[in-house]
Amino acid sequence: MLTFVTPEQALHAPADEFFRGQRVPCLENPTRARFVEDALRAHGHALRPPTVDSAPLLAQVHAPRYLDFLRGAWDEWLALDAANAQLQPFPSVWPVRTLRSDVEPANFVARLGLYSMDNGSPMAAGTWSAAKAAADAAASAAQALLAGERAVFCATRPPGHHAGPDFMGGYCFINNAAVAAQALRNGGAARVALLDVDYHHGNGTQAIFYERADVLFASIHGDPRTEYPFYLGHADETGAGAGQGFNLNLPLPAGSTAAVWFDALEHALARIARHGADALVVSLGLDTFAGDPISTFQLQADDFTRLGQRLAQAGLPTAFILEGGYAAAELGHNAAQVLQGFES
Ligand code: Q9C
Ligand code: ZN
Repeated sequence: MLTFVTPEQALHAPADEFFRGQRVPCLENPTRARFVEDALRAHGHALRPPTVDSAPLLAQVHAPRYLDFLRGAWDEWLALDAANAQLQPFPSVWPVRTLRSDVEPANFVARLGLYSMDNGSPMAAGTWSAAKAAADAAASAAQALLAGERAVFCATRPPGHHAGPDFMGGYCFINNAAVAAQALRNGGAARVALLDVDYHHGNGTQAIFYERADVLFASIHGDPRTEYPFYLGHADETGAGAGQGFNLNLPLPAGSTAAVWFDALEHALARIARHGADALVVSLGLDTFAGDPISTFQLQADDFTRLGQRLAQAGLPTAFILEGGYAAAELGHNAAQVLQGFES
């Protein structure tokens, strides 16, 4: 399968994240992409750099002031103190209910909070370069599908599905799946389906398309009552305005088995078939794997082959975008299983 990879991914390498009050090494790290690249190369897939500049698409799915902040954030951080090069910026204050988000504060950390949903999206010197390259890959994947390719995989990081119109979150900065879906729309696909199979609800993607009928969003994920992102992803979120009926959330209890998960997949694919989509974008999180360190679903490596097979049966031009998956050593094998199942 044609696969896009980005050397810039290695430049997004923050050291630590917070976990239960402690600083721990970042789970979303460059080794993830390396394991995927190595496995795909071993399976004979063609690894290519992106060919499309996603800049015009970014402006269609994200707010200009958020993009401006993200692009300049590291330089602003350094401008505060040259010693910050060895440190990591984290937000410490957020404009929750009753506070204003329309006025941008001048203070850097206050703006970091304004544009973040959590303190779980650490930044580093190369975050913008890596995130932009991943978005370029998503745009390139869309272009390849529009040119007649059957399926494309983006073996990229950072992931994107928690990033909303004007905020980062959950290791995500730019919503790559949204970029791919918008690029497909711009290129002539009248209807696009976006299927999110990451363990965590794709709150950012849902938010971007919530009032649109042209891009159907369907997601299978851990119940937000107990799982991140906690504040979105319930079954009663069905879309709004013109998008009413074009959002499908299938939350499953923590610990769900593969059997339960594949029943939900049938439900999602039935809705996608009814949408009459011209193309499919898959937010491919592999953190549904039983061995994932922060997730609780019970899928095994063979289940990813079955996922690939089932998605191929949907019969749509398909762009796979890598999202989560933190059992890094198994990530390459699990990704390769999806591609193998799809092409079998
Ligand atoms: N320190 C994706 O899978 N943070 N994001 C976990 C552990 C939330 C996951 C906290 C998980 C975000 C793309
Ligand atoms: Zn996830």
